[in-house]
Amino acid sequence: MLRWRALAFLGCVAACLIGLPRGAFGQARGAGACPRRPAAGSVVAEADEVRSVNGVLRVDLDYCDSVEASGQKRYCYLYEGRSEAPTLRVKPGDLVILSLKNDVDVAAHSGDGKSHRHSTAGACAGGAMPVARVIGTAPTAIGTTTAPGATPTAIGMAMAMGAFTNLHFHGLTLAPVCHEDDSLHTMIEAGGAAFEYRFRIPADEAPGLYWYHPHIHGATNAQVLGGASGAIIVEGIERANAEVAGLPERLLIIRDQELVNPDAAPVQTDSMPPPMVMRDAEGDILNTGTGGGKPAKDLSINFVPVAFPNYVPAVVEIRPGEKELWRVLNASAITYIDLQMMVNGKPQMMGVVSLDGIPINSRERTADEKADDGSAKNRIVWQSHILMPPAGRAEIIVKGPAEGVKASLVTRTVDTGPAGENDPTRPLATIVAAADAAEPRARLDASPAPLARPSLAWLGDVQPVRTRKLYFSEKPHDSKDPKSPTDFYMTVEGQEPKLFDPNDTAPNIVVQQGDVEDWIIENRTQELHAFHIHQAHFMLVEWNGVPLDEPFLRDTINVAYWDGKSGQYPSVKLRMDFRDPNIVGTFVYHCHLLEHEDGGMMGVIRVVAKGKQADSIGTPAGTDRMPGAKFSTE
Ligand SMILES: [Cu+2]
Repeated sequence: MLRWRALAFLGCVAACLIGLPRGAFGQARGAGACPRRPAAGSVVAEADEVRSVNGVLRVDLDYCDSVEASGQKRYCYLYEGRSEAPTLRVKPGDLVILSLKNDVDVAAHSGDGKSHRHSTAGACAGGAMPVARVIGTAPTAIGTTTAPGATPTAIGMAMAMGAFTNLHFHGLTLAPVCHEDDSLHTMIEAGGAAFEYRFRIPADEAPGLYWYHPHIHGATNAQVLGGASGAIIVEGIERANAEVAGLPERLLIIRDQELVNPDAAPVQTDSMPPPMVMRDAEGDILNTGTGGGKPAKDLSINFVPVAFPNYVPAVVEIRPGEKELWRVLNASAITYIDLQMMVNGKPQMMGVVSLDGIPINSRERTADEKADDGSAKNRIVWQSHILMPPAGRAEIIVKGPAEGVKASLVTRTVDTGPAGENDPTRPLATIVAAADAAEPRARLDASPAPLARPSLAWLGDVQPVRTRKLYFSEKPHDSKDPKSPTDFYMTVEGQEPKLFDPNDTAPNIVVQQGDVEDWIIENRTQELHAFHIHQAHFMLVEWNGVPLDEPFLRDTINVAYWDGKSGQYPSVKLRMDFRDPNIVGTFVYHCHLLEHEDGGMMGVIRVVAKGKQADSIGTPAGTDRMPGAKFSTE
C-alpha cells in the first residue's frame, strides 16, 4: 500500500501539491490545482452561478485534481480557472452546451508513472474499456482503492481509471446517448481534447434541484469523495408552488470526504466510554449503533469542512425571522444525512416543497387540499427531520430564528445496519440571525405564472403492466475469507448474480417505452443501500409491504437493511415510469452508495421505442408479467 501511495504522491508533486497551475504551461483552458477550501468555521458561501442566456447555457469546466496537505486527493470542476463546481441554472427548454476538459495529472493515475493512452475514439464509442476491478475502497493519499488482497495490477488499473472521467446529470430526463446523459460508454481521458455535452432540458422538466457528478465505473467513489459534484437548478419551482414565490433561495451542498483526522479518538461527551472503532472489509468504520463514535467519513457544507472529532460547525447567516427556500443536496459518496434544524435545543419544522427535483404539488390535489372555491392549495409536507440518502435532494421552507437565538443545522445519526458505515449525530452549521446578514444570491419570482399541470397522468393513478423483483446482495470476494473485500451485487430475481461489468452492457432488463411497471427492490444484506435509476423518477408505493400514497416522486430511495434472521427481506415497491419517449436507450440502475456501485452493484436496462417488440430482442428471465397484464406493442 505504501509503495503505491508513494508513487502517486511523486506523480502529483510536480503539478499540484505545490499549487503550480498546470495551465500556466500552455494548456488552452488554463487548468490549475483545485482551489483552497474554506477554513473550518467559515461562513457558508454559495457557489458561483452560470445562467442560461437567450435559451442557451454555455459553460466550460476543467476537471482537475490536487492533493491536500493532509494527503487527501481532491477532484474539482473549475470554471473560468478559479471558481469550483458552479451551479448551473437553466429553464425548461434551454439548450445546454457544456464542455468538459479532463486535466487531472495523467502521470499520477497511470500506476507506473507513465501515461496510459487508451484509445477511446471520440470518448463514447463503446467497445473495449480499460476495466478496473475495484476491490474494496480504503482511499489513501492517492484517493484510489487499496485493500487486503488487492493485487498491484488491480490497484494500478484502478489508478488508471482515475485518469478518466465523465458526467451524469442526475435526475434529469435526458436521452441516455452520447453527448447527452450516457455514462456507460462516455470516457473522457486526462490530457485529451475537451468533450462537449449538448442537450436540451425537456420543456416539461420539473423545476427543482438536480446535480452533476462523474460516473466512471470503478472510479466514481474516489472522484465524488474528492469533491467532484455540483448543482443544476431547473428554475420555476415558485410556478409549481406559489408558497415559495418571492423567497430568497439558498443552495446547500453536503459532501463527504475521507477523515481529516483519522487517528483522533472520539470526544467523550458523557459518562459512557466512546464506542469501539471497528472497520469493515473496505476499511470503513463500522456502524456503532450508538449514534456516536468516529464517523466513517467527514462532511462539508458548501466545501466548509465539519471535521471529526471537534466538528467545528460552519456558519449560515440569515436575517431574523426571514423565510427562505433552502435547496439541500446530499452529494455524499456513502454518507446518509438526516437533516434537522434546531432552535433553542428544539427541532424546528421544515416545509418540504420538493424531493429529488420533483415538486410535491405535481399530483392532483385531494378534496382536502382544495380551497372552498375549488382552487388547489399549495402542498407542503412539514417535517422535523428529513432523511437524505446519498444523492437525495430536498427543497424546504425554513424560517430564520430571532436575533440572538441559538440555532443550528445538524445531521442526526442514521442506523446503517451492522455492516454499514458509522454516521453519527453531528452538527453541520450554526445558524446566526443578524439584521445585516447578506441576502442569498438568488430570489424566486414574486408573481409567477402557474406551471401547467403535467401532461401525463399521475404515476400513482397508472396501473403497472408487470412487476419485477430485484435484490441487493453481498458476499466476501474470497469465499474462504470472510474478511476479504466485499463483492456487491444488484440482481434481477431469476438471473445469476453477476458483478456489473462495463465490457458487457447487454441489458438485464428490457422495457417498452410507454409502460409503467412495479419494481420490488429487496435488501438481502445487513447494511443500507440506496436504489437509483438514471433518466427516470419513480413513486414509492410500498415500504416493507405497507402501501403508501406519497404525493411526490423520487429518483433515489433508501432500502432498509436485513437483520440477518427474519424470513422476509426488507423491501420497497416502486412504480417505475418509462412513459417519457426521451429516455429510449440503454442506461443503468444501481446503489448510490458509490463504493457499492464501483464494487459491482449496478445493472443495465434498455428502454425500447414504441413499435419495437421488446420480446424480439430478448426479455430476460425473471421478468414476470402480471397475470392478465396487457403488453402494449402499439
Ligand atoms: Cu449499496
